[in-house]
Amino acid sequence: MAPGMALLYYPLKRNCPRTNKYDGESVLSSLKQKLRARLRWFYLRRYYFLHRIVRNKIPPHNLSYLPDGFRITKAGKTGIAIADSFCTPEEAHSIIEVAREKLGPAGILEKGKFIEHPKRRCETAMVFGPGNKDSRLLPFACRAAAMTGLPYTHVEGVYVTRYKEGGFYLEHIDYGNHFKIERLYTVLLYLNDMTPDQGGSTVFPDLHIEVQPRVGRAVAWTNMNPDSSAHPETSHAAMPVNAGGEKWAIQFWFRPYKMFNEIDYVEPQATRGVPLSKTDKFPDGTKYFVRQSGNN
Ligand SMILES: O=C(O)CCC(=O)C(=O)O
Repeated sequence: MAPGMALLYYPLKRNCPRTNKYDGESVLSSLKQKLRARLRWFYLRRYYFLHRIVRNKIPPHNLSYLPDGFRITKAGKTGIAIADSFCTPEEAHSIIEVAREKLGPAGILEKGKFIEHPKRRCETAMVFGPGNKDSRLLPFACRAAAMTGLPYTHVEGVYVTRYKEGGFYLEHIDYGNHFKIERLYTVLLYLNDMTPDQGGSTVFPDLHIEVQPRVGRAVAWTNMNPDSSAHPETSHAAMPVNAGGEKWAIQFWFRPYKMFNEIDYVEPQATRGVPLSKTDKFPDGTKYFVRQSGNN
């Protein structure tokens, strides 16, 4: 063997089973392993250097945005997830105030255009999305993204909707094979409490589930698979709001692809942790811990 070949062969030989014969298969698999390891470092380093150059583009930290008590529960096998404490009542109130001045009649898509329609009676305003990145809404977009597993940059739009007395939205699905409504996920967040007498619940007739609006409660479901096959069973309706009631909600629609680039941040997004106090509430299976001397 030429000296150069010996150098190339030596590190591979250590991984080969001991045999006098040349074993082509194990040499090849060892080569593949090495190549994969090199590629892995290459990819890691690529993002490391890129991040050092484009420093300001740090994505939001979901953890620092989660309110206390945020908890996602799946509703049986319906495929619907419900999160209580998605936001605090104060946050919900502040978003209502952001939207109040912007509200206009809501429409539905027909022949490529959004038009007012007897199927839907409510008012709506876009408060976050491509072209309108209001940083006050960013924590909401991040939490909604956490429910879907998609990045917040996939959000098509965040709409605040108000149903006054008599308002409703008849049964419908949130997607269609038109680019304007290609919605993989819907996350619906209620911004105020409603009693059963006041109506306004969201119903999924095929899945036998009715959700009563509660401030800070979010409902998430898929409308389609990433390959565009449908989930028609998630067709749903907003029940009429009865006398004396008013309903405020936010819709987050997520696309299977990115809708805008990450937002640049100038403010730090995480606060430092404060040690647990005995009076804090914490989940089962975690407990208050204090380091003893000699105990790491
Ligand atoms: O407000 C609701 O309960 C449902 C809203 C809805 O169905 C929609 O906007 O697509």
